[in-house]
Amino acid sequence: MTRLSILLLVALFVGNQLLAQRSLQIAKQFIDKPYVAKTLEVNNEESLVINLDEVDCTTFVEYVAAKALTSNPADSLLFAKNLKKIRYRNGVIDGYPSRLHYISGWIENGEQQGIIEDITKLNSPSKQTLSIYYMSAHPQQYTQLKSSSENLQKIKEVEERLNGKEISWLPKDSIPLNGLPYIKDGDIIALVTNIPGLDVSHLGFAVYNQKNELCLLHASSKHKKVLVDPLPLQKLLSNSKGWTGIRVFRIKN
Ligand code: 2YP
Repeated sequence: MTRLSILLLVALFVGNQLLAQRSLQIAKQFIDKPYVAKTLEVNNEESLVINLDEVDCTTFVEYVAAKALTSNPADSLLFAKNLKKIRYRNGVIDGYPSRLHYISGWIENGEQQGIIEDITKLNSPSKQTLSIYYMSAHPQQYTQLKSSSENLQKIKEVEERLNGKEISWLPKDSIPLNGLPYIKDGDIIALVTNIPGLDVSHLGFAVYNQKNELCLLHASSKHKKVLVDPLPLQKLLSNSKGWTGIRVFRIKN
């Protein structure tokens, strides 16, 4: 490998870490905003919803990631373009099924768009095979599935495409209180779940507190707002029966 290519790789690595730090700065600006679920379910026709004042775990991460990728904060068109890239398959809105409802699909799309890096894949040997059917098994929980058999069929096809894929993860008993050297401030943390048919049941950002404990900056349905959880991530995971581990991602450009 030439000196130039080494320098380029280092620059790329440093650049993505700076982007992660920028993500954390932006995420902190959301602290105390209220947790509100289903803010994207407001229109009959699928369209780009931007509601920075009421967030759930996923929309919080999406807005922060889109802002982090938008170098000029005043460029609202570029922000909307980046948000579409993150939230919709190939960045194209084509009805409800084109939204990336499952985090595994959201990640796969982000990797294909070159804006998300799977840190767990680079560092953890642990693998699991996806078995995804939650939405098609619970259509009554989703307005657009209850009202449309066409949407339900398309979501089933999305689930079939994801099923059987092998993903990297980190089981909760291998996450120290002080985190791991490769988990950086501002990384996206996805909480892996054992809920049947679901891959991930929560999202947030990694942040190390003054005691260098790895914590979660997230839109919390328990605390009803965005906060740095008072419990370190290791404790959050050990207190929860539904969370089995994490997947770690980094925004890149
Ligand atoms: C997602 O749920 C929804 C998307 O349809 C929605 O429910 C699913 C499979 N997807 O566009 C998106 C934004 O509202 O939310 C999230 C949900 O987490 C909630 C929002 C939270 O903890 O605040 C993502 O899927 C992230 O983890 C799961 C979780 N859904 C369920 O637990 C059913």
